[in-house]
Amino acid sequence: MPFFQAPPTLGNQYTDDRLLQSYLRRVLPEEVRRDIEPQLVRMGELAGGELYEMQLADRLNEPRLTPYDPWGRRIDRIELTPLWRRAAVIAAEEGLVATAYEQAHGALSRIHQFALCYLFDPSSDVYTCPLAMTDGAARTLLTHGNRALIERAVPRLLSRDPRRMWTSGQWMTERTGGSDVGRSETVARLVDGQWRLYGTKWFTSAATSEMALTLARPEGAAEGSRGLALFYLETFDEHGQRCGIRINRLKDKLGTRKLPTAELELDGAVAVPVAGLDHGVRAIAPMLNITRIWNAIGAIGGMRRALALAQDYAQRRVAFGAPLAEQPLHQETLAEMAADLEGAFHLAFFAVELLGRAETGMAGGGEAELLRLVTPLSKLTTARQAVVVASEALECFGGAGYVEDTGLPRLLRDAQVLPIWEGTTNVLALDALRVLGRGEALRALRAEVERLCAAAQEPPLVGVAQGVLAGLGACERFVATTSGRALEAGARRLALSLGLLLEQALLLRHAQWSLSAEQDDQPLAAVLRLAARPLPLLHGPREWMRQKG
Ligand code: MFK
Repeated sequence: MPFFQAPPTLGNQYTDDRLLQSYLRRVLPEEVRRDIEPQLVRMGELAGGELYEMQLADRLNEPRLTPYDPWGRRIDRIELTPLWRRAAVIAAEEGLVATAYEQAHGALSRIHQFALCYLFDPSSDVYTCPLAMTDGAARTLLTHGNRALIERAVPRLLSRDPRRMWTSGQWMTERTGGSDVGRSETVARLVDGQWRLYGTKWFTSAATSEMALTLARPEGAAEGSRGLALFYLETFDEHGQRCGIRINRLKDKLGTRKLPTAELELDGAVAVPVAGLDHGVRAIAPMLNITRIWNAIGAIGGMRRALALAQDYAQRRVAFGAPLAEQPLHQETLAEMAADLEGAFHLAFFAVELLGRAETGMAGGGEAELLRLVTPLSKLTTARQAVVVASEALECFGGAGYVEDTGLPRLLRDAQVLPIWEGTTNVLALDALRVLGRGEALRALRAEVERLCAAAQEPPLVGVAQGVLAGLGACERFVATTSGRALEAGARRLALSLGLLLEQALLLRHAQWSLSAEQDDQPLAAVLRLAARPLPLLHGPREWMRQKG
């Protein structure tokens, strides 16, 4: 009989997910959990069933740009893949953005929303990208209180009707750079009482969105980000034609291949200032902070998918006389991946919890500054873990993980964008430094970590707690005693240390609860693995060599 390998399969992605269910049991009151669970089961079924099957079947199909109609008229039409069209309907009907604003469960609605998104993301071919920007745009418009724009756009961004729901773009990146946004060259001109934008946007994700928030420099305004203004624009006129916007081409990217990312030309697009005519970067920051939390959710969604496939395959694949799942070294590999996922999961959802509290006026002392710090920490830490776990997952499949039509290489390609967009690791590490410079955030972090560590009762968890507090102390000393270029050089090591320490603290608290409430020792095993890993050296080798003389 010929030998065939059995492909991995997925079950219901909610009912199969011990980690998500256990977390929700701890953080949600029973009646809230019972209320939202049927929807989570439905989303888990879609993610492991219909959407996953569509994803595999439609692997090679990609969005297509048609610049002209047969008669030479410029149309710049982008055709989306079937899965994206289906995802748009699901996103509206399931309220993947709206849930957070309807606040049926107050501050906990963010947990509800992001639990859904965590399930949806890995089967959505990154449709979570436009949803992240839509959420960010709604928050930004609401923050600035521009009534006319709020009334026009927010009900559409939050609609549960797929025919009515809009998504938003976040057009920031220009040829001058994606990190140093202050160098943006797009100009805003006041023409007959209307602002019109002229310039090139170099990376515009989800170029099919009905609106966008973007930055442009009003003519004559100052250099740098201070002279930029935040603008709102609609991308189609009432006849469905693009107005003052040309799509030059779609990007040919390593991953996120189903996501139409365009280079586009603004040639007189009508736009409306959202919040005055300066300090545009500061004005768009609410959007950045929301999309960075979505990024962390995308990271854990991707890690969960990689692990689910690898775990399933390990049951089926027999080598050297036994299924991989029974072989100690393979078990060890899967357990290390699971530990990464558990730590990253709790860090991402901690950011979500803080966001929910801040938005509903429930944030207590120091929590606003803590959210400001945890946002870049969770984004940068989970994104890097997502790449490591995706890479490891491919290796778990041997050669099959390297073969395109298994659908597996996509896991790694789609993970690789996570540390890049929405601010690279270095940009976010510097952002964390910006916040740490104000002092309050580090004090709030210490208070939180001490509270989490105080939950430890089992001796191994007490040991983890001691290690976390010692690590945090080292970070605090580094911040207090380092300055200038040395502090900047250490920013990534510092931010990753803080992110990983916070993961351990959050996971140890959950592990203690899980032992008592569920008699489950898997979170304990996971946190022991994380605690056994070395943290990045705060002083890099160059620093150490210099001190050594
Ligand atoms: C499932 C996945 C979903 C994710 C989907 C995402 C799709 C996204 C597609 C994209 O990638 S869109 C492009 C994303 N681009 C970025 O994230 C930009 C990365 N670069 C930075 O973040 C730079 O740090 C930054 C542009 C902010 C530097 O700007 P500046 O103006 O050179 O720095 P400055 O002067 O420190 O900041 C200006 C003001 O903004 C300051 O406030 P003040 O004016 O009051 O002093 C800062 O404090 C404030 N600010 C900067 N970042 C902030 C912030 N405030 C709050 N939160 C932040 N994150």
